[in-house]
Amino acid sequence: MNSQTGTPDHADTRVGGGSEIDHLLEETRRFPPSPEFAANAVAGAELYERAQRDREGFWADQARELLHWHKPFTQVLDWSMPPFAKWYADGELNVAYNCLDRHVEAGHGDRVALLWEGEPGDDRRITYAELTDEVKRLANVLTDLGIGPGDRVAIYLPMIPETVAAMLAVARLGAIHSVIFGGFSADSLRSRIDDAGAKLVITADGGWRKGKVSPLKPAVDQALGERNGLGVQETVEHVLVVRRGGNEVDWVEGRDIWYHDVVPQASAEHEAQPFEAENPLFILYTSGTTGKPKGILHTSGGYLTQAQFTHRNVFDLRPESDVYWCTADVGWITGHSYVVYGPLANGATQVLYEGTPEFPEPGRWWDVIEKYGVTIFYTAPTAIRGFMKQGRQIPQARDLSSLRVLGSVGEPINPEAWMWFREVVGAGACPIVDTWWQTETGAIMISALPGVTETKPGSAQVPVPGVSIDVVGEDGQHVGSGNGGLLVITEPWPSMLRGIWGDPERFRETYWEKFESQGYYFAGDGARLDEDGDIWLLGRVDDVMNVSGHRLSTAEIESALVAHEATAEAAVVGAADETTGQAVVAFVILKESYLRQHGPEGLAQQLRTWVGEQIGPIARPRDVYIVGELPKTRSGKIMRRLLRDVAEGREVGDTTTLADTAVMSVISAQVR
Ligand code: 6R9
Repeated sequence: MNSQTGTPDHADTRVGGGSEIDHLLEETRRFPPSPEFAANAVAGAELYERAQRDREGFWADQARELLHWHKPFTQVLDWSMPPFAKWYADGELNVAYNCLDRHVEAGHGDRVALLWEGEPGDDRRITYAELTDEVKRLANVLTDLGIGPGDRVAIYLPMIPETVAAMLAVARLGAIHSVIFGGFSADSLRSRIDDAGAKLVITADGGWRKGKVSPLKPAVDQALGERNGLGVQETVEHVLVVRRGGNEVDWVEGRDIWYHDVVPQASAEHEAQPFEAENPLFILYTSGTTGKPKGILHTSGGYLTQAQFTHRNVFDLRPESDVYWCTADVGWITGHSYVVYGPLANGATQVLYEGTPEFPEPGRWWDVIEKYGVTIFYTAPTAIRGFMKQGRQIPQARDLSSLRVLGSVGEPINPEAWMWFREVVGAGACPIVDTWWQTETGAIMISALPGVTETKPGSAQVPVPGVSIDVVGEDGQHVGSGNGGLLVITEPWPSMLRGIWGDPERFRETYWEKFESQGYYFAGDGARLDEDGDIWLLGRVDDVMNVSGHRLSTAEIESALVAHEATAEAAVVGAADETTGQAVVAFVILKESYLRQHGPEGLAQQLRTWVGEQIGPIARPRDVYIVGELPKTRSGKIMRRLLRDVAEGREVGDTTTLADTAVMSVISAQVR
C-alpha cells in the first residue's frame, strides 16, 4: 500500500482469504437455457470436452474448419520462447480474403454485410459483393500510395462503411492498421502516429455526433502540422480523406487526397496474396490508467481463428438469418474483433450505427433494433445503466421481439443491470452472455455459451473452450472455490497479444513478470470463484480497497448501491483514511423518476445504511456524494483515479482522457 495516495501497489494485491467477500455478490438466481434453445444451439457441451482432451488439437481443428488457408499449417503452437507465442506459424492466409472474397465465391455475394445507419437517419445496405469490390479498389489505391506489407496505416474515422473497408484493405495488403478512436485529440493522434511510424492516415472531414458534425480532419492537420519545425522526421506521406460531414476542411496539396476522387475510379481487380500466420495485423493503443499508451500488437491467423470461433459460438450466430449488432466503436478492441473481424469472417449481416444512443432522442438504439430486426445485441453495462436511468417505458414503447441473444462487455455487470437487460430488453427470454476479455486477449476469454450454460446474473462464469484461466493468490496458487484472488491465464491462446509495439521489455514486465515462475499471464483483474467454480470479475486490482485490513471490491459496493431503488449509477473509490487505511467513498447518480417523487433529502445517509445492510458494516461508505455525472473515458470506463482525488481533497489530476473534461469541475463543486 502506498500510504501517500492510498493506492494499492502491485506488491499488495491479495484479495483476502475471502471471508468478507463470501457475503458479497450473493446472487442465487439461475437461468437455465430453454429446451428449444438448447436443442438448436450452435455450441454444444462437446466443445469443452474436445478442448479438454487436447487443447492444441482443438485450436488446430478450429483454425482448419473456420478459415481458408492459402498454405495449410503443420505446426499449431510454438511456445519455445515465452512470452512470445507463435500460432500456426508455417501456415499462410489472407485475413481480408477470409472476411470477404470467400463468401462471395461461396455464392453469398448478395448477402448484406453492413446495414449502416447514419446518425441523421441516412442509411446504406452493403452486400458482401459490394464490400469486397470496395476493398479491392481501395487496396489498389493504397498500393499506388506505396503501402505494402508491414507498413503502418493510421485510421481516424467515424462509424461509416469506409472505416471497415479501410481496415480490410490494409489487412489485404499485409500492412498494419492502427485505428485511433475518433474522440481522441490531435495530441493523442500525434503520439500514436509517431509511436507506430505511420506512413498514411485515412480520415474523414468529420462525422455525425449528437446532431452535429464533429470534425476529424482538422485534428489530423494539427497533429501533422505540429511536427513541422520540431525537426522530427515526418513519417506520414499522405492523408486520404473520406467526405462524410460535409464540413469545410483545409487542404495540403500533394499530401491530401479525397477518397471519392480515387477509390471509385480504381480497378476492382485485386488478388489477395497469402501472408504468414504471424504477419502483424494491427496495433491498438490502450489508454491505460497512467503513463504512455501501450501499442498492443495482434497478428493474423491466431487472432482471426479465435475472433471467428467466439463470435459464432458465444453469440449462437446463424449467418444466414441473424441480424447482429455490436454497439462498440471500431476504435476499441470490441469494434475490431466483434464489428469487423469476427462477424465478417463468419459472413454475418450486421448493423453499423454512426451516432450516439440518445440522438435525436433517448430511444434511438431501440428504434435501430426495431428497424433492422436485430436478433443479437452486444453492448456495455454503462449503456444499460444509462437506459435504466431513463426508464423502462422508452424501450417498452418499441418492438424488440426480434432479439434472441444479448451480450455485455467492458466492465462487471451488476446483477440489477443484468436483470433489467434480461427483463426489459430481452423480454425475460433471451440468454445473456457476459463476456470478459481485454484488448490484450484479442477475443472473448470468459463467457457463458447460450443454450449450454445455466446463467447467473453478474457472473461472467466460465472460460470459453480452449482457454485456461485460474484465480490465484499472490503466491500464484489456486485459491479454491469460494475465494477471491487475481485472474490469470495459464496457457497461451491463439488471439493473445504478441507484444507491445516497440517495447518487448514492457510487455514482459506488465503481463508476465508477476507470475514468471508459473508462466501465467497476469490480467490485472481481481476475481472470485464461487462454489460451482464460476468466475465473478471484481474490477481491476488497482480498484480493490483495503479498509481496516479487509479487502473490498469497488464493484461489489457499486453493485449494492445500484440495487437500491433510488440509484441509477454509482462509482466507489478507496480514499486514504487516518484510522482505517482506506475508507469507502461513493459517488451516486440518482434516478430521475425517483427524484421527481422523493427528492434527494436524507438519501446519502439511507444509502450508507443500505450498503451496510447489503454487504456488512465494513463496506458502509464513509461518504456518499450525490452527483449529476461520473467521469468516464471515451470507452465508457469510470476513471476512479479522479474521483479518488476529489475524495481525498486533492487537486484533480490529468483529465485529458475523459470523454467530457468539464465533468470533474462539476463534481468537485457538487462535493464541496
Ligand atoms: C473488451 C474490453 C479490459 C478490461 C478488463 C476488465 C474490464 C471487460 C468485462 C470486464 C468484468 C466483463 N472488463 N469485460 N470486467 N466483466 N465482462 O473491454 O477491453 O478496453 O481492453 O478493457 O475491462 O477490467 O481488464 P479493454
